[in-house]
Amino acid sequence: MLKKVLFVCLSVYAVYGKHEEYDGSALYEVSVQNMQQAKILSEMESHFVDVWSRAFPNRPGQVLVNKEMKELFQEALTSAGIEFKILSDNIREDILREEEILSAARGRSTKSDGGLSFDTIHEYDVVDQYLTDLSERYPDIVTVVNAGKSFEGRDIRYLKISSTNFQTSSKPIVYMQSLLHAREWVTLPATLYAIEKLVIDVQEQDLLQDIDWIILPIANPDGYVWTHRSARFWRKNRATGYMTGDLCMGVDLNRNFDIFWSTASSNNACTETFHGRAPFSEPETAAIRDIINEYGNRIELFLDIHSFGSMVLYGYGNGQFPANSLSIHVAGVNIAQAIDAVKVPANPNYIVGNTFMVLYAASGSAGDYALGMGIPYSYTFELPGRTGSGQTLNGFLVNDDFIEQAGMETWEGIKVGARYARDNWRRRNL
Ligand code: 0X9
Ligand code: ZN
Repeated sequence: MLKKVLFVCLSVYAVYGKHEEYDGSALYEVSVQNMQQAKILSEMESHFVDVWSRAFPNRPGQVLVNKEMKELFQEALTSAGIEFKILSDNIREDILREEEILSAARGRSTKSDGGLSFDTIHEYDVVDQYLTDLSERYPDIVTVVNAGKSFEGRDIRYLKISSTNFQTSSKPIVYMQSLLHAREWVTLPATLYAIEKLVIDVQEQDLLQDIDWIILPIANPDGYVWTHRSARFWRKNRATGYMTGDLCMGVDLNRNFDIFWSTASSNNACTETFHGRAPFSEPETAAIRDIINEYGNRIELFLDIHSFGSMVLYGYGNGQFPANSLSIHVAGVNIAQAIDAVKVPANPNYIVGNTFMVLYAASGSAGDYALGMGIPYSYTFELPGRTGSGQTLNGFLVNDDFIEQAGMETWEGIKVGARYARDNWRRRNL
């Protein structure tokens, strides 16, 4: 019997190829004229209708729709008077094309200076090894720390970068993480670029002399590995046990933090914004909580890097504002302007604002938790979607020409934020 089951499973696996679940799925660009239409759209969100970005009256949104639902979806749009355009009629083909381009470049993953190349998206094992290698090559400034293990047992590692081995308590810390959402691949080059500019190719000494850095490139290792192996658009972690038979897996880690937990998130394990069984029920969020507990009193700037949408967002996700919201906004505008000054012309300018006001209600996010714990400047970045020569398709797919650009332009913003945080810290502490 066991053999038979195994045989059936293996043959299903063989037929059911990589990213197969997206075969025939279409990516739509939808344009709404008013908030009523926007609401109709957001209510269509389901297991088969994945809203990648919400539509607003002057910003089109993107929606990925399962093969079986395409006809119904289009009918619903037409009857609500919502305009749409098909960006891709079979997104699986775009995934396979992305894979071809990125995996060809992966063979040449290390550059002559020992850094990781910026023409591909590196997988978990390569990045994890790189962190250890850097700590061995630059023992005076880099320490690698294991923050804990993911649900499936992978190490969640971060770097401490410091010219004084984290011993100078009068320096502020800038904290930065990427890939809390697994499919947001373009966020990884942003943290890797920062590491490169702080360790290997240091051009601005003050950033290292005045500030200690904590950088966690892969905040959701299991989800990230899954997006490479099996389902490119997986967002959550890979926790099981929430549904019998593990029909629906994963917790949205950016809804699992202990800040207004469960007030603007989903209780249904089958949705993309499932908040989990309790605050910090997931090992990945608990690991980040522990870093904040350990270093929070010195962290002046907290950056959680996501994609996509070209936004600098701050809390709270329920529309409440922290006491220093004006300074948060001003620093956010400075960060955004620095990015806009070097961005590719095809991309829109960044939008800066409170999450609830410019995006939607969201509770339990990492950025809000940091803010609630008293970290003065906390932002969620939404990096731009795919752009590059002749590419109109946006979203989570990555274009090889945009990887280095994404790293470089985001770094321009991070530097402004870091110096602002340093000056502010000094005004209060020195
Ligand atoms: O919904 C999210 O978790 C973030 N957007 S994404 O498209 N990357 O999923 C935005 C979260 C921002 N929330 C707060 N800072 N409150
Ligand atoms: Zn995200």
